[in-house]
Amino acid sequence: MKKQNILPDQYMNKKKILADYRLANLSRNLSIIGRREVLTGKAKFGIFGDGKEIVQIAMAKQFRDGDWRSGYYRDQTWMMAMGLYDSLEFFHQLYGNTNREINPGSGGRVFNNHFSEPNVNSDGTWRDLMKQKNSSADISPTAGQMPRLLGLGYASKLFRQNKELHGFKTLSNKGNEVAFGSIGDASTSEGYFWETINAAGVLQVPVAISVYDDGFGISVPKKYQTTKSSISDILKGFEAEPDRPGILIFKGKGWDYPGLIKLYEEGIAICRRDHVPVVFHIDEVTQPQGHSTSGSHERYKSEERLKWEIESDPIGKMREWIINEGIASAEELDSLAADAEEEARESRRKGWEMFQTPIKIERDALVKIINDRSCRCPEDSKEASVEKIAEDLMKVIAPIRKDNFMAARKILRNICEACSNTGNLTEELHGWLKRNYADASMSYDRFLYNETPTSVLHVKPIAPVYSENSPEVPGRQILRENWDKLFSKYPLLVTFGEDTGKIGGVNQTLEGLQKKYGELRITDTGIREATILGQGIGLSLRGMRPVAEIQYLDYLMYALQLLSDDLATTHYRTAGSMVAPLIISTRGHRLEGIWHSGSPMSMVINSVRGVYVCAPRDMTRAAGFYNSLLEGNDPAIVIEPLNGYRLRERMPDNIGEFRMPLGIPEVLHEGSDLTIVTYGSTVRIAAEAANQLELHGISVEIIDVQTLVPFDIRGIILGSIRKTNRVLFLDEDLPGGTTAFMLQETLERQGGWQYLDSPPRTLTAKEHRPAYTTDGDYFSKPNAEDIFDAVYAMMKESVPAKY
Ligand SMILES: Cc1ncc(C[n+]2csc(CCOP(=O)(O)OP(=O)(O)O)c2C)c(N)n1
Ligand SMILES: [Mg+2]
Repeated sequence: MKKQNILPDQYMNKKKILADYRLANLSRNLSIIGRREVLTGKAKFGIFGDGKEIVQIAMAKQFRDGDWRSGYYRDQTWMMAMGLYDSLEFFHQLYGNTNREINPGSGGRVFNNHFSEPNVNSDGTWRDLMKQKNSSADISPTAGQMPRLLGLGYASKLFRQNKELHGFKTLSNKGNEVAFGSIGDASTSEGYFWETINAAGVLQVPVAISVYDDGFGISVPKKYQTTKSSISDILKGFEAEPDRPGILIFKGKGWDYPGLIKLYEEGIAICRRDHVPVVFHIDEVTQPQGHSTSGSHERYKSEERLKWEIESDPIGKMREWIINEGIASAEELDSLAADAEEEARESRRKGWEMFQTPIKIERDALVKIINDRSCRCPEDSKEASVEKIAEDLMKVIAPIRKDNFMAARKILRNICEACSNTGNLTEELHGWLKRNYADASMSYDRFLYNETPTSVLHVKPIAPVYSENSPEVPGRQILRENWDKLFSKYPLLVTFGEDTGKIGGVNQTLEGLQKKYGELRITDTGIREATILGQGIGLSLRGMRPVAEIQYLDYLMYALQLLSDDLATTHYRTAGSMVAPLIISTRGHRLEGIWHSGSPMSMVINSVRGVYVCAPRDMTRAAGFYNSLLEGNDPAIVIEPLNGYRLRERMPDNIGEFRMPLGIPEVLHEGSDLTIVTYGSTVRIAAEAANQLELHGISVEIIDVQTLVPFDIRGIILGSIRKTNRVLFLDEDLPGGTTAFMLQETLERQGGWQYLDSPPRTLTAKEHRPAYTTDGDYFSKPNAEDIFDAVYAMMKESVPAKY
């Protein structure tokens, strides 16, 4: 009989086992040295994967090209085992090196051990995702990686079950890809974890979630985190039974090298073959250095626990196993461990040098400008300060760019006015600042949005075309016909959400389309906004074109954290190397009651910069935005006006083809006395007010801004203010909300203040939520009479004799 702790033949290879042992040691040394680098002040913060080495090596063996990872900050060994990361990059991350060539995962924008792999090339074109191992980009909020994982797995299901997608060979091999996830034991307390498990069980998608159970979430032990202190015990109700699909649960020990290899081989094979979600509960995991560099674990772990952690160290246990099995001697292992330590040290040295060199070059160029100056003013002048600032800068042992810039800007203030050569010095300093600010801006500001030719801002607009016979139809039909065209045009397009499938949406904008295009493309989901969003994020990372339906704008709040932390930062936090072109379709503004008529647009625009925000006034505009967005590669949210589905609009002849440009407001009603700047449902009300005002001799120009982000990129509103010299910003958001944003954009950024003859005004909804009934709406939100009165008052104040 074979011994239990013997590996299957293909893994029983001395060379490979010793390579694993060396990798585990290398990773551990990186964790140890990394912590030291923070404690000695060279790096700001560090979080490491010590204690989790062996489980990750075992898992990585099952990870194939085309598979996806959605993990968290403990995964350094896994990333190295897959060949996606090395010891030098470890230090580039730790120091926050902004060179994208050598620190490609984030360009220094996120904490260390937050990983990613590009899904697009630098020109914005898609990479061959089947020729690489893929990692979505990690985020710090605990369990935030879970909803996205669902989407990464869901893509495999669509690629397998929808035969029309079998030809997309750079995106999938008929759905055989597994989405691997990792999470800490404490983070399973989060709602996202449970929502994801439930949705994965319902959808039957190939996600493989490993829970690294080290018994703690920072200082808080399992008994405060998990019922019965066991995640696998309490997940039992989700387990598959004969004829009742569910999830599969596997249990392993964090130190058990042969056991873990066998466990993952078995679990991943089933997951890949049958598309069953699997959970690996990996218990007895240690955390030798505690949670992070922000504290020490001696404060909260008992002596007994600390002792147990030393005894159960996975590398020590692997060593014992290798020796017991006679695979290698203690001397051989010592030599490998020493070699790994040496690599870690050498990478530290090199990484630090690579971090410091460009900063010192930048500093030296600055100091040279000071030293080479020809002016020498009297000692009691400001000159002394210039000298001192430069000297102090040279004394900084480990300079960062902040030191250089602070010095340069202070020197600039202190250049002696009397000096005849001041001109030169000032100019040179300005030159230095300009050059290096441009570089810093590249490092820290760019890539919030797609800057490549695939940006939706480069999509050529096409106007809707009408003929004499163009029929007037309810707005919802415009969307329905438009979606019909889009589903036939884009095979990768899918939409999913609550009531989206069978009935075609609560407003029936997809009526009959599920029947026509199938359940895989127009799909009902559970009531779970966060994972609907995550489903969309994951699909979009894998090259599909998802439209995630959030039934009402008011319920976007359930998904807002993820929208803000994950989707909105994807492009920025990967320094432009990943795109997630997810379209979120929702509807809001005016209808009935507190939770069905919100217009919390400032909440949206202020938390999702990085995602375009379209606020169409009618369904023709909404359709035009969808049409443009599907031609580009950017994430966006489209908020359809809730009260517009039944209102009649003319059906364009080129339905499915016309494209609305983003960032271009439309002047709807020309006027000369005052400009009203608005969007969405209030456009119609402003038009009503404009007609009433005309009867009283006031000529109002109405501008529909159309998209809040981007906002009026051509300065169309400024043009109007130059003409009318008066402006009213109008919407249904809170006082000080989006109207304040539009005011800032228009008057401050565009410089509109110079052309005003009257103080600018805002008119918004009340501070409270909109009350129920038509009267509730009338007294909660701005109406035509409110607009009339506000405009009239502005005109009267301006020309009292006339009004
Ligand atoms: C939403 C959120 N809350 C709190 C934190 C702070 N935090 C970071 S890690 C952590 C503990 C996570 O513990 P666990 O999931 O067990 O992972 P481990 O660090 O033990 O591997 C906490 C509370 C966070 N990052 N995100
Ligand atoms: Mg933990």
